[in-house]
Amino acid sequence: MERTLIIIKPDAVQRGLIGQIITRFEQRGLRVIGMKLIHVTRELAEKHYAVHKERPFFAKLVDYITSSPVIVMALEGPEAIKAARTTIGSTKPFEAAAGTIRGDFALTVDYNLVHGSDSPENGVIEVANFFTDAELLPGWERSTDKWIS
Ligand code: DAT
Ligand code: MG
Repeated sequence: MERTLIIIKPDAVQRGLIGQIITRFEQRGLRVIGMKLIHVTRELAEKHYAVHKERPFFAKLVDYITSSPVIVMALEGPEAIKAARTTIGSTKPFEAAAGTIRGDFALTVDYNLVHGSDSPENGVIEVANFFTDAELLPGWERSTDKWIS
């Protein structure tokens, strides 16, 4: 069982795409174990994107993710990391396959709508950065689980 942090970024919230994006993950079979609307602080943004600190686009990335509210979700499932990332599509939306979130709704890397963790280790770390234990319901029983995994 893996865990991934999904962020429905400011552009997606502003464009009214929250529902359609959640639907993609939900119909894939990933289980929501935490979800909330927050305004990311600069401190949290810098922690979340710390691996990109030296990249030229770091400041822009922090400005973008803190510019407006986001939805953060913790999802759980077998192979949740790869499943979520294939549903999201390539980092550069103009290269993303049709049928992915970025391939269907986005054009440029500056406004690519969604974040998904890139490894099982980072999934655990990132979920813990955004959620307290009390905000998570890991492993709750879903009546459809036996038909999904
Ligand atoms: P992903 O969001 O697909 O995991 P990433 O972790 O490599 O991509 O980068 C994090 C974010 O940084 C990405 O969603 C958009 C931005 N970014 C990445 N590469 C970029 C680039 N070459 N120019 C501008 N922004 C970039
Ligand atoms: Mg990444």
